[in-house]
Amino acid sequence: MSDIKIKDIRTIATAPNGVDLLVVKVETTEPGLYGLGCATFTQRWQAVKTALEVNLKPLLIGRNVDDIVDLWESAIGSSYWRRGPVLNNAISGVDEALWDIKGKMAGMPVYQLLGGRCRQGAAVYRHAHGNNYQELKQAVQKYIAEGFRYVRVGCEHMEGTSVYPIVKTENAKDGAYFNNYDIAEQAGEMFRRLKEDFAGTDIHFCYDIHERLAPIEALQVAKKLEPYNLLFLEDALSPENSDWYSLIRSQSHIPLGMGELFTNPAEYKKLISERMIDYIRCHISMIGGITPAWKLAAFAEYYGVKTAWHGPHDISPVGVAAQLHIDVNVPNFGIQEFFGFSEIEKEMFPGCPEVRNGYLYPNKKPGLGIDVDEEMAKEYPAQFREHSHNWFLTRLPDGTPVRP
Ligand code: GCO
Ligand code: MG
Repeated sequence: MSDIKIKDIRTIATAPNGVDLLVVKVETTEPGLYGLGCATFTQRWQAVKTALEVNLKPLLIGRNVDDIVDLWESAIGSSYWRRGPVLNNAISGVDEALWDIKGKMAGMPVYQLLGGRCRQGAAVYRHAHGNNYQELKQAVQKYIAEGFRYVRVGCEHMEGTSVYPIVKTENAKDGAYFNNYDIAEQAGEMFRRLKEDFAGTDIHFCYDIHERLAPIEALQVAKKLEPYNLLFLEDALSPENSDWYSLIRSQSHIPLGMGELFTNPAEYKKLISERMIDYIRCHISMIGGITPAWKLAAFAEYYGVKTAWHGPHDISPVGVAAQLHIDVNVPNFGIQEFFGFSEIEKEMFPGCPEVRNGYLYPNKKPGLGIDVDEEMAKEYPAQFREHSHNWFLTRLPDGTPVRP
């Protein structure tokens, strides 16, 4: 037991790629000893910052840095009404920073504290998108040339498929309109051509439905894509409809990944214990950090379910490092989504994990192994961005709002 205490908790809100990120710095009474954590909820980063500064900071300052689990439980219980993406991200920022601090105190990377590595690096998948099939194919070829073997694919319009015109109502409101009827056909044609073009190549694809279809439509997509040996079909159903997974499971052998929108690991209980999915896909800071994520991974392990943590553009390199320490540690690691780092991010966050031949490697420095150049972060300030008029406001042709 040390007598090192939390001295200050600060937030760094930065947007190196035009996407707002929130990083938390926990400073201690030990000179020079601090930790970093990711608290990025890009659409509501100001709310997370407020929860940290106004609510969590007074609760945690002066507390011993040793007892991560106790601090996590005290923080989650402190508002009586617990969880939700705002509070979970605030707690995650502190939780990951405390693991970083513990690693620095022990002189070990966080994966060592968790029990060491089952693998040296984590296989990652990248995103390839095209407005048409040719663009998509080129994007996939580029990733193959860079050494990647897993790619999530998407195509705006597949030539040769029926595209039903979107007939809107009078006075239709703004929004990202989509036609739910042509998705199965378009995705089927996309994978048919990918299979043809990449036959004999060690390349594996996944496909994200993004929770927006009705259960029976999602089943139609699952059945259509069954012949193409997907790595997994992602978020086929919305969290609200997750009981319908039993239908998809009983009708199709397509592997299923679920949970990017989950904010409470308990939402997985039924899906995992009734063996309805193959991959857990939640966002580590959205469930509260390393502490709950590692437990969730262990729970999934008992049921033969693997990890595929959410790793989109709206996660800081600190968050990528945190998930990677779990990736290399847990026996039931599946795959890691990876958006890549820009040159600006690599400079702003010294110690960014490195990708080689399709694997992402943590470095061997103590803690999470990553730092932040705060002066540089200030040059790319986070800002208020209007998120409501892009694809977050998805609508069916008649204007019905559909949650993405
Ligand atoms: C994914 C996602 C993301 C999210 C984004 C929302 O699978 O990576 O669906 O692209 O849409 O994180 O902010
Ligand atoms: Mg997704």
